[in-house]
Amino acid sequence: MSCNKKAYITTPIYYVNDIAHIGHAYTTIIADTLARYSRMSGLDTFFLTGTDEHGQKIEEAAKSRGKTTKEYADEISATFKNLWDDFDISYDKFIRTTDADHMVGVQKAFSAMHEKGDIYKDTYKGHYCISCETFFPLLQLVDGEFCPECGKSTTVVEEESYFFRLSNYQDKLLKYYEEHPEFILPKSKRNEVIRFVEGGLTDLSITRTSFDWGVKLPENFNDPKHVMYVWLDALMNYLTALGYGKDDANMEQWPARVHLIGKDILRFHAIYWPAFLMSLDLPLPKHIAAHGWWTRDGEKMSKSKGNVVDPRAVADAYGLDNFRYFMLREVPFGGDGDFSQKALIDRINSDLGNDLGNLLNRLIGMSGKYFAGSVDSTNVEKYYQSELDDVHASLEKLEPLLFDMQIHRYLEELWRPLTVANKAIDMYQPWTLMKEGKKEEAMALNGLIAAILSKVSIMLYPVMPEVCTKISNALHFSIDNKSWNAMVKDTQLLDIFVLEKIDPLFPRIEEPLLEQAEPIEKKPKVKVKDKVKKEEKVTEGVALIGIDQFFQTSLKVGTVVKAEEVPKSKKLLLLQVDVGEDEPRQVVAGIKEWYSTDDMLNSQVCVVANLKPAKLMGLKSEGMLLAAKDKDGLCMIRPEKPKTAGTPIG
Ligand code: ME8
Repeated sequence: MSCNKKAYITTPIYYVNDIAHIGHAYTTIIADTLARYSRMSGLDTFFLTGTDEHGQKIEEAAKSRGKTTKEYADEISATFKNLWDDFDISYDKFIRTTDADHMVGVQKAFSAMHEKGDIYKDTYKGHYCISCETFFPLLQLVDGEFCPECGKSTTVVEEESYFFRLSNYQDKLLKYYEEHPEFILPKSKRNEVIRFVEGGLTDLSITRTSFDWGVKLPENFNDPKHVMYVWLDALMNYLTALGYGKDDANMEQWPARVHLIGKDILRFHAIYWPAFLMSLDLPLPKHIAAHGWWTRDGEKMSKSKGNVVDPRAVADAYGLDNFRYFMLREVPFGGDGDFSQKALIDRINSDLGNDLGNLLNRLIGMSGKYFAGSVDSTNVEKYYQSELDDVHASLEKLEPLLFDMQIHRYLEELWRPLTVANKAIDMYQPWTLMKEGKKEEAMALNGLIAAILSKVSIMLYPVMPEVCTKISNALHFSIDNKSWNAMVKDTQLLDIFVLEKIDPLFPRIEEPLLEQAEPIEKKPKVKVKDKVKKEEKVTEGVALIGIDQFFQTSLKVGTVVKAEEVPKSKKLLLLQVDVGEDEPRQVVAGIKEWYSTDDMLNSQVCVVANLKPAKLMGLKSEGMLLAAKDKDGLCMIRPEKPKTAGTPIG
């Protein structure tokens, strides 16, 4: 998909009947990621979010809390705005449907559609769901009464209403979907919409008279008891935010590059909204991108069930960037996801800690030890061109994935260069290069790792802005359009610089940090010592231990980078095992009867990494390998698939 020069990106405007939960945060974080990427890549970007404040639902929510509707809307709208500010969401405008300019714009649109002949007055009789702010035909109701969307009881409404001739747009919409297969993303959702429209569109009631918390009709209609249907009012925010109906100040941003929404509101965005825009003779947005639903223990989150996950609590406990990464990486866009702290912790410890954080530590360690902290990329191409080619091949695939809303695949692909880097260290071994006096090659390896980290941090920046800024500071460059062009679009490398030491970016997390977000697995906290005593039972000769005791053992995946025989020993092999540290560990293993040095070289093993060093035949041993031995002999315990050296086992 080609990029035009502008990128107008929107979130839904959130109802002010409740405070934000992780579902709302998810949409906003995706939009923020796209906006940050667009800006970095030089597009003229406008990012809009805000609150949807009219309608019967809000009026009732305010009443039940003993507040005026405006007071209540002000209060909840501010909680959304504050949350996005605290989350450093890079919106350009926060719109409220109670803004005077917005209301004028909605009235202008109403008049324009009326002039076009698309609006007429009639009587409406139907079943209205207040919660969904939607009319449903009798046939669609569950047991003739309940809303097919949310299951709540509907109310029979008979009132005078203005109608929008949606039926006139059925064929035009179908033609548009046909000619623009990328309009609705992901593509799997497109068929649902097409089927719905093919089933027939009836005209849409777009005003109400039974309440008055809404935008009034334009004065020349002389019909003061009518207020606009909330969805007409709300959808128009995407235009009024650009000055539509007022001064058109930012209308050159239209059409939107993407409206990000949840799947619950796809119909409004993929059917009503394009029909309104066609009526206004305006071009349609490029994409309507609908993501899936976050649930909690498999259930929809709701306050009444007490299972709402508070995004602020999660970000405070685990770090905002980690939370952002998790949400975007964990669930394929469009699919549903279940929130669990375990999954979040796994992502932080594994993807972020082992693959990314550890690589930076290795670079700091290597350059500190051998080059007084300096990194020089001069000879990277001379020694490591094929690694660089692999990295650039991955980088090239990224942008289209992002704008096709395959964000989880974007992140997956972005991790490949990290694998290239970790593998290069295991394979070329800076410590060996140094021992062999190949200093230039070792420095080039340093430069390669720094280059990979710089390129990855640029492309990861839209997802993890704070962390990537820290990485770029350590590597002495800034993430911006210039560095994106030079190091991602072009193949440039960093200059010579001295690395800044920084604190570990992803300290390992051993247990859930939030009690509130994980009620099911909540365990009482017991001191390790007490716990061991209480649980120390003996069954069939095996002493039972607590999980804490097990975790006192540090088990890691290791790669054997050198294997030698021990002179005069029938049993021992002398191995150098990379466990993700600056230098490999020396391990003396009693396996020679079953394994040769060739068997062991470049193979992966499981290492007990926190044993006190021991001496065997005068040789220091800094670890133990896991193996199993029965009457047929001994076999090593190895990871089933190749894993980065240093990956913890547990
Ligand atoms: O629908 N999982 O506002 P709203 C994922 N005002 N996303 C979720 C979610 C969940 N569990 N819960 C909410 C409205 N969302 C209208 C929109 S736009 C012109 C008017 C997200 O406050 C998701 O993006 O009910 C969903 O579409 C949006 O919040 C609905 O927010």
